[in-house]
Amino acid sequence: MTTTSRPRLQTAFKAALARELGQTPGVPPTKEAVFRAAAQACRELLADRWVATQAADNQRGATGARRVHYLSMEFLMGRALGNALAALGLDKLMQEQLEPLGLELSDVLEREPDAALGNGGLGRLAACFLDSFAELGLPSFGYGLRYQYGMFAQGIEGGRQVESPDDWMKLGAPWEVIRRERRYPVRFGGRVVSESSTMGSVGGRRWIGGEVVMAQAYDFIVPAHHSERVSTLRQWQAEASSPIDFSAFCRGEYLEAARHRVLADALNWVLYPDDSTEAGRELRLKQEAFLVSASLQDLVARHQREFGNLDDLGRLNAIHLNDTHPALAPAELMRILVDEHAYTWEQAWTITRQAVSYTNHTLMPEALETWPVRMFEQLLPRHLEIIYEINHHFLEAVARAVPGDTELLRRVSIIDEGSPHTGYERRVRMAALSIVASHRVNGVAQLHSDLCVQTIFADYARLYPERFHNVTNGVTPRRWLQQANPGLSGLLDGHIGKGWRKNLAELAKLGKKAGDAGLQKEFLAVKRANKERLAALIRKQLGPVVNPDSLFDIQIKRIHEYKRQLLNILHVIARYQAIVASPDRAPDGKAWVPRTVIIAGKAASAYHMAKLIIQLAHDVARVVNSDPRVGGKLKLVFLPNYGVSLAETIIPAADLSEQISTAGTEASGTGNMKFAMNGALTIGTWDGANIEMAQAMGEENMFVFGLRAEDVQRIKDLGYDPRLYQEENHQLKAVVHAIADGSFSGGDAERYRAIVDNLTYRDGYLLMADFADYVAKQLEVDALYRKKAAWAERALRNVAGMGWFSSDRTIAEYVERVWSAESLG
Ligand code: 26V
Repeated sequence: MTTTSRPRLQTAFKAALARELGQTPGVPPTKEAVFRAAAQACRELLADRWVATQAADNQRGATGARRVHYLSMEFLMGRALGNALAALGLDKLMQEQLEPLGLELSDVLEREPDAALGNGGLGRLAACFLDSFAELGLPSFGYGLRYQYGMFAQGIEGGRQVESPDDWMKLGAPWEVIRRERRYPVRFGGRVVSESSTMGSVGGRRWIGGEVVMAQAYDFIVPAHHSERVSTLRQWQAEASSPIDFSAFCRGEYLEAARHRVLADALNWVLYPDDSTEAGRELRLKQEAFLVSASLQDLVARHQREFGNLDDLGRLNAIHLNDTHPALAPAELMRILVDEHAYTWEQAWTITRQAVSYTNHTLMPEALETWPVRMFEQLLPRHLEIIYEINHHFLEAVARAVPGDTELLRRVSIIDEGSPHTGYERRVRMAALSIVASHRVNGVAQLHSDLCVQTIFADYARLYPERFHNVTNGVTPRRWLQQANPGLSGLLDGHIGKGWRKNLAELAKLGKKAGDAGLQKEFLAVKRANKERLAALIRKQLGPVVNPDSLFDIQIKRIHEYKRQLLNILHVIARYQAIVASPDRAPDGKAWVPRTVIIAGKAASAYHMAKLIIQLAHDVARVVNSDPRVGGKLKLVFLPNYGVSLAETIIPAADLSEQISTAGTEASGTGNMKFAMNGALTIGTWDGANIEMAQAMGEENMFVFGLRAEDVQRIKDLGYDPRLYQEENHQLKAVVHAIADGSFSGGDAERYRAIVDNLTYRDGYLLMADFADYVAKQLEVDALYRKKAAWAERALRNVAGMGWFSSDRTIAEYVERVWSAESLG
């Protein structure tokens, strides 16, 4: 904290509060008003830091340091006030300001709505990265869209998910700084004409007509915690380029008069939910183009201001594609350089490839983006020409490198020519475009990066092996340990000093002390307090009382078949049946270890199977939780409307973290890291970053089960038959049978037929094959949990092993391997 920031915060807060209260002094302020005033006060202090950071970064030319531009359709920021106060070192002062108002800081913090502008892992990772950009002092901009509504708010009615708009800005947006001077036109539609005067086949083209929408910048400032640096999230708002259509207005046609305003506005309405919704939404492609064009115009204008020309743009700027969603960026940059700044194709291409890099976040084939050529023709005709030209050069180079292999050309082409069953509809492959235009491509955990190279990107990796890398994900310890778990943070300070707050690798110091009985007791006390906090939240939200002495077994993430929430539910049913059959003795002859299984997560609105799984969880919970024979030994709870803030309460309270995806399907996972950092043990498959976590903490400290990725592949190749597993495992048979005969659906045998049929005849994610091993591991979990000290020791070893999983380390690796000038070769 600087000496001036205390009085400044006080003054700014008082002034903002007076503004919030308006004309009626004497009326006690609402918590919402206090929150907004506190946010505005922090924003003023952050704005000073922003100016200083920009001034410093503008001097970087001499050092040749590159500025990073992180393009992402999603930033899942969550709440900001707690983080801002901690970063400014002003949390205590704010508490003092609130005392005369009779308010607790925690009450005010809870009034802030989550900025939930993301689906899940990819969006939250982007938010953690912004935090690390600031902390590492990296010259950078995050670029995104200012969605009016987050994804959706999840309600549960009769056990079923219902969606409603998440109107997160309805009480204002106190963090935003509008940048009136950062405003750019973005064109859609129209046509491309030749300008006879200039060169070759691609130059001399001009894109005219269509509609022009203005992109207006709104900045959100993210502070460092150990310096006065900040990073910026610049989010674009679409605005009509002209006010109402006056002649339509005069004719009394008001809807027509406002048509183009509504069309512009619609660009910012929704964040598209997940990959499982039906493809072919034109508005989504428009959003992607809008993000890319506004962001690149902004970058080019800044570079031009700083350096006077664009010759070194590629050397001094990194443009990072967070998945393929902003994959139009290379085409847009080529357009700007060739059409607007008269660079030759070759010059522009060198600049573009120097700048661009791309991260893949999923191997799921349904999530690999492609767009109909037809849609491009209508919306982005000039970009389509440029993509054709990029493809032409690329395929020529491939044909030279591998002569005579037309099948290879067909496979790697940026344009998918289609097949008889797609009616030969031609499509643009966004991953191909991203790879061809990048100097670096990476996956997000070692296994995932290896699988990218061996499977979906094998052809490209053979052509350009030096391009493909791994950068394992990480999470920001500021939010996920310091802010979420003050109890554990204080305990760490006391036992290993405060250095871990700046350098998470220092958590390793805890390893030597994990056997210390005093430390173990303290750890268990902290965990117990966190569990009580979660139990209180469950009681408040849902009613049921859960026992904080029971083992908290938690799975929170998007609902997806590959993540296998269904396997978790099958285990709950198996345990329920076992308890009913033998209430006094678990299979090892000892008393049952009481368990509370907690699940939370949203299903994409069009993803029927995921929604059915949510319903099954509720049906099973109702039956299990109300059966007197269970006697408190097992509870199942589904917490609605999962999001960042809810995660901050849930994660510190977990004993057991469920990371049970089919091996080879979860690219990395980042929740897995947050749990382990907070002293939960993991039950998990050999998948994604679970593998590297196990290696870092020692495999013996994780409950690893199930088939490995290569086994999964082999079994599928041999012809997988889930029925065999049901036939030979009585417990599994009984579980599936209970779902099928309506035991959880009031006798309605139809309700879960889709699930039962899937498990019996298809089971694409091999739940049947992994079931027995999973249930056996869960018994090992119980056995360890009975021995409190041994459990605490393992949990402490988990924490000690997590130092490497800070997003600060991840970003340092990106800087070194992906964004450095050296990576350009
Ligand atoms: C695809 C699409 C397609 C169009 C509609 C909107 C939409 C939204 C998201 C996606 C892909 C999501 C990919 C994703 O979130 N992957 C997750 O990335 C995490 C961070 O790298 C990683 O930890 C998770 O394992 C991975 O599932």
